[in-house]
Amino acid sequence: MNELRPTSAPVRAFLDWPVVTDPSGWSANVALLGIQHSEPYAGDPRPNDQARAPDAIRLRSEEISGGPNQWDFDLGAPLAELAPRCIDIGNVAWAGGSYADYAASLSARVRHLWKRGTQVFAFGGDHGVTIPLLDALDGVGGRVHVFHIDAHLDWREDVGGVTRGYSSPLRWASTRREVSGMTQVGLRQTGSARRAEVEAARAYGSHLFPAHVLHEAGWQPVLATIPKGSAVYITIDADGLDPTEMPGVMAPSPGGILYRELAPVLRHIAQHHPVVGMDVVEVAPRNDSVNGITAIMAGRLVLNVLGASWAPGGAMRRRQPA
Ligand SMILES: [Mn+2]
Repeated sequence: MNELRPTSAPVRAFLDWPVVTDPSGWSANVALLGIQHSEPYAGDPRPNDQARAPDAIRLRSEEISGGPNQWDFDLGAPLAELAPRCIDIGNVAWAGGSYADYAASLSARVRHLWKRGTQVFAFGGDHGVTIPLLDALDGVGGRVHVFHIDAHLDWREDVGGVTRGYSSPLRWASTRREVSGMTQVGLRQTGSARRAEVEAARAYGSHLFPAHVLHEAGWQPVLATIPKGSAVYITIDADGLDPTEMPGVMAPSPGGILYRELAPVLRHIAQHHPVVGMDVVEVAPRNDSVNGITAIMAGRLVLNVLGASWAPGGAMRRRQPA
């Protein structure tokens, strides 16, 4: 199952980038895609609200960026001066049938992009969408460190026999030989993890930073866990941020990470490490505020990584042949 199927067109392109749904046209430095579904749990079989997030975020494009030639004060330049060729490659919807086939076709598309050195951004969907992305990491050509922002550990081996659902992406990452290690930040309250999952994550060597530890010790110990020069894959569950700033989630948990602390950290990582891919998942449009702040935050998190990756001195720009 390796043929590259076209994607479906979004309702609006992210930041009005060119829309290219046919894989034969996927030649770009940066590609953004929407992933609407993951493997459902038996008790939760229907498409969830997060399936609407990729288009809900795109529809906030002008609030995310007023235009490529406007000065972006987070990035210190207009985006057009930093960003190379960026395309929106549409959405990958699942119309029923085999989940395995859906996931494999998704991985094949992302592997195709990574083999060409494209930086991939994805909007979920719930956190299960990260799993077929991780399955494509063999296209990167080297190992990656996973940097994870979430209120929850996401280390379940399975829930009711389902191994690729939203409670399992970091456990899945630990089984990928392309993943050299992981850093998990923002953990708090309770989720699917029990003692067994915490012990499994520790035994693997995952660097766990509960939110209260982070807020006491700062970001330096967190950044120190990313091996120098290593490529990085970033996965951001919107509920890792504070719900006063990203209210549009299914599991709001007090005491989270703030934009003003995370944005500079993401820029730092993108300056020092090639960020080969990043997903922002678990945005639930029905819980978003009337002004769409959750969707805007999702877009801004991507822009901070994108801008810093391709700015002078950025790790993706440095990787390009001159
Ligand atoms: Mn999660």
